[in-house]
Amino acid sequence: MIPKSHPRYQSLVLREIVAEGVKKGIVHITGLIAHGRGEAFDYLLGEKTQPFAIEAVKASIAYLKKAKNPVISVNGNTAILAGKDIINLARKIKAKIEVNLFHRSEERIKKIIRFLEENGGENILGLEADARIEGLKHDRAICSYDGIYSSDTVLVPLEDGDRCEALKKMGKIVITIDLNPLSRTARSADVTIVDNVVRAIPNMIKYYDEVKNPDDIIKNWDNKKNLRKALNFICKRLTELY
Ligand code: PTJ
Repeated sequence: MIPKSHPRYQSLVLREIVAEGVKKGIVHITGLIAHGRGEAFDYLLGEKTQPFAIEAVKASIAYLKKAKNPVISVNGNTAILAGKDIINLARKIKAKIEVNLFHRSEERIKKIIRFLEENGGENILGLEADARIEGLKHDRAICSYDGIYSSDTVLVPLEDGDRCEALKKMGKIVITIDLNPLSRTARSADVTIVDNVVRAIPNMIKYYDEVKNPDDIIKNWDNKKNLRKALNFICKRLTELY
């Protein structure tokens, strides 16, 4: 039991959730490493949603409101940390959910689908394996034809850089959530929400109805500029801490 008074309570709770996810066979063992990298960046961001993340949330909503066939891609870490919120978001934006794994195994996909169903999810894609993300080798290219393959806009939290670039080459609008503003995924997506997935998804639900002018937001959106704001924030915070 982690005492609530512990100064790092929230962060320790998330660690426990991810570790539990490994035990349940939902999170891949390397998901622990990915989480640790995320934690380090979250520390630098003050473990709070910063204004540039809210701007990116609004841009992501603008793109999702314009999408004809949006899909949310869910991996092990995202499922365990934000599964319930993803289901609520998918319902709100009328998006399909596809379990799509970097370290693909049918057994883990089944477990994640079951976990999402236990949390209220329906018609979750992922087991079809009837299409491939073009330009990628190995099993990480496998996807669902009715899901990621035929989507026009994909939300891919905690995505691998190669796959993000491949999705872009297929002509999709790619929205990601990544605490690391320097990652290849962060730099190649159309919208990068530099924030923890546990805060970003609830914020997407919270701000959804506020976005009434998607065309204007998209016209003025500059992802690189927003990433620079995130980096500037980290640099400034580091120089001001002591
Ligand atoms: O379940 P699988 O098989 O699909 O595997 C999922 C992981 C995450 C293990 C896999 O995609 C992977 O190895 O990812 P990477 O390449 O380590 O990238 C993960 C990115 O997400 C890194 O840039 C981290 O900083 C970031 N990240 C980690 N935890 C969070 C996060 N971003 C937002 N919220 C988090 N909680």
